[in-house]
Amino acid sequence: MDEEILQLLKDAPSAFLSGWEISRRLKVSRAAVWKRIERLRASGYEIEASTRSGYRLVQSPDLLTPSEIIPGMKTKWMGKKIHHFQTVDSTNSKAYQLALNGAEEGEVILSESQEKGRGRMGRQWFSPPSLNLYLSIILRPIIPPPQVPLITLMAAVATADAIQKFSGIIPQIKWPNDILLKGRKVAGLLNEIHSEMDRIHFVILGIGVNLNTDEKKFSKEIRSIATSLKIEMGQTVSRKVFLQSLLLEMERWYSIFLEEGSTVILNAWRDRADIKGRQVKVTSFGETVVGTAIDVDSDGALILETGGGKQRRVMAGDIEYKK
Ligand code: BT5
Repeated sequence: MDEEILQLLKDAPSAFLSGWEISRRLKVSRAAVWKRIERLRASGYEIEASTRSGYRLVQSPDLLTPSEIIPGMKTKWMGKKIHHFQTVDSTNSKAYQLALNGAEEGEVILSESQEKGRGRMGRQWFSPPSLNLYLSIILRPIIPPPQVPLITLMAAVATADAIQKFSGIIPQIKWPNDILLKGRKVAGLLNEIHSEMDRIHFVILGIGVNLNTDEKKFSKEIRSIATSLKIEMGQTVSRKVFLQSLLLEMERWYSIFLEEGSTVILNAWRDRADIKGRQVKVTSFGETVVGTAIDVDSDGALILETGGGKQRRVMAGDIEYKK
């Protein structure tokens, strides 16, 4: 009902709406209306109340609820349905469940915080409340399963472009899927797939972007390697506006992928990663390999030259730049 009251107030911008009118339209008591207004105020909405005229919405907080996000959304289909939570274990796990139960392509799962935000290989994603973005997008591409790694590359390109358009700072993609600003990690992606041998049921694109975490608020372990848009831009960032442009970029790049195929995506990724020819140390399943990065192929694998003309293909792992 909070959402319904909000919608009524938003439909009457700068005008007062009487408590009587709201209770009539929603078929609830005046006391129930008052209680809900108090709740909305507690979540940050500034609502003016006058005994004669009723209620008027003065200002909305930077919340990620559907009624805040959807009206300003410029996408055609992505994010037209948003599932918003105060907290979840992981938006990816939530999205997976919803997708198993039939959620459609383009539905987005957002949470203000995550209790068990996940990184790759059992690692954690630091997810403090109400500052950043933690979201998962459900996709149902009709493509052969071996092409899924391209979607992962595509998602990194889209996230990097959204960050660049929003901040004016050029990010760098670090293999496989970190987004860095001035060498520090500002966003990470965790993509998961549910498929059979020859058919994809769905792909979950999980994206975490640090928007408003201050340096001191990062946990000690990641303080020296992480950054946020606020730190780099020197100003607080609207999560709502950033999310709207992220989804627009994601929808744009996803249709480029579906319509134009792998070459465009691979080239866009290469441009933003600038990895060719760099000396790297790769840690993969406990093993360390040093070499020169040659390229990334359409499986998302990193191709390394390890000396004496030998090449190695690394499917998963982490890299460190040597120079
Ligand atoms: C990732 O893993 O970078 C993928 C992160 C994906 C997070 C999103 S949030 C929404 C969705 N739901 C989820 O549960 N997950 C996704 P990886 O490459 O394994 O990096 C993890 C490592 O990054 C950690 O071990 C830390 O060193 C570092 N890290 C953790 N939290 C961070 C943060 N908030 N900012 C920067 N670095 C962080």
